Amino acid sequence: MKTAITYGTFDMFHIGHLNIIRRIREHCDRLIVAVSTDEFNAGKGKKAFIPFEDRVEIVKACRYVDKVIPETSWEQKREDILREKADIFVIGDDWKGKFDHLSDICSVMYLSRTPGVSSTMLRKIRASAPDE
Ligand code: C2G
Repeated sequence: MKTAITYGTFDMFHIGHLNIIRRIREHCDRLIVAVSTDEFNAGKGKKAFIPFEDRVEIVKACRYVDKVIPETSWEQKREDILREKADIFVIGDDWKGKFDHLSDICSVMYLSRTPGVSSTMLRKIRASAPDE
């Protein structure tokens, strides 16, 4: 039983989010996703459009996801990996190299991002869209 863990905001859930979750699931039997809380995002200088509770429900509903936990700090990854007995930490290659320090307790994998789509872009489109 191989467990993978990944982290993210998953705001305005889009094909880039689905692609990476689906691809991670090809490397494991169990996938845990840590979703950034609104407070943690504020620390990242990010303001998600979709509230944390809804982002959690949407990720939970994804067929490739077995468990969702909150991401409340940068430092929790090591503790999460040990608690969940995760074998692989996986994240998009926009973070390449940033989490190599976790390689003493699990494999660290960076997967290529899906080009042409981002939550930021979708938020901008939504902001400029006329109210329906
Ligand atoms: N992603 C992707 N392709 C995109 C957009 C995002 O593969 N077009 C991936 C990212 O690389 C990341 C995941 O989807 O692995 C979630 O992306 P974000 O919600 O933007 O997450 P981020 O804000 O980068 O938070 O502690 C780590 C942070 O919580 C990551």
